[in-house]
Amino acid sequence: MKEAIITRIVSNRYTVFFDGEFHIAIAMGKLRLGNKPTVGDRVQVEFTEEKWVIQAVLERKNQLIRPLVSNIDQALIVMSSKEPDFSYTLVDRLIFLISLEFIEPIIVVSKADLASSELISEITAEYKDHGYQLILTGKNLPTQPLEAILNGRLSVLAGQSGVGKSSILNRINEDLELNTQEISKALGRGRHTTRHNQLYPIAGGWLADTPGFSSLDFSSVSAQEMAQTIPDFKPYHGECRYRDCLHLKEPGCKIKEKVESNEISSRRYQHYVDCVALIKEESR
Ligand SMILES: Nc1nc2c(ncn2[C@@H]2O[C@H](COP(=O)(O)OP(=O)(O)OP(=O)(O)O)[C@@H](O)[C@H]2O)c(=O)[nH]1
Ligand SMILES: [Zn+2]
Repeated sequence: MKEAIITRIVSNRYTVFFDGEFHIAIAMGKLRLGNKPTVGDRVQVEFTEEKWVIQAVLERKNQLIRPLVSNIDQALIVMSSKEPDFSYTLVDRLIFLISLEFIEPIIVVSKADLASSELISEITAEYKDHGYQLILTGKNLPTQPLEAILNGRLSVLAGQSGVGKSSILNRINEDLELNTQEISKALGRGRHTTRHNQLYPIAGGWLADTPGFSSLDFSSVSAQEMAQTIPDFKPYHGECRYRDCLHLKEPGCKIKEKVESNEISSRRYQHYVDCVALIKEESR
């Protein structure tokens, strides 16, 4: 019995990776019925009757639907400093959506070569100083910090079109002298390439070929879930007077107290309030 990770599924053929190599496996009949194995699943495989067979799927820590990938460690929010302009609103909404899926958000500022040092300081103060991992990337900047964060983890990308997602990956690839063709394929570049919902090895980790969180959809989220998921609020969990506090106008709210003392970013708090308003409007 071997422990493997599923990196690709085409009909009933599962590509699994273990002992440094890819293998093709099939799944036990019972596995294909109920809780189907997905890309990113950790599985037990056994060599029987001349083929590798997936015997069991290990417990998942999370599962994203679009793309359908399990066990995602982190989502890299790629946001350009310029062209297009850095958007705090968009980054914060992505942070919220990613956290709601029990995935860690990592903020990757791209095109940092185009930014003023004032802008970089402002972004750093807004995120890094509030406990988020922040990585600067861009032309002529070292790729090592990003490689370090990809190493050993399963990542998915998030971010609008044109922010430089493929450029970042290409730079890493050059650095590692890997096959650039593979990466363009990974991001579905070119007219004839299609995304397969597949994991690619990168910098000692895995990257999903399809970016996630593109719909920015809060429609399936409740205000209460939001209130409990914001990473900035987590350290004060349970410290509001009311257990179901939405941190809006309730008396004895610890979160508002921390916003007033600047320990919680007032910008992020406002974005939270906006999202809750949106959710309440939609559920009316
Ligand atoms: N100055 C500068 N320009 C960059 C950098 N990275 C990307 N660009 C430019 O930004 C544009 C978009 O880059 P892409 O890498 O194609 O962006 P993407 O996020 O992959 O875009 P989609 O495939 O549409 O999602 C290109 O014109 C790049 O040349 C950078 O670090 N510095
Ligand atoms: Zn509160």
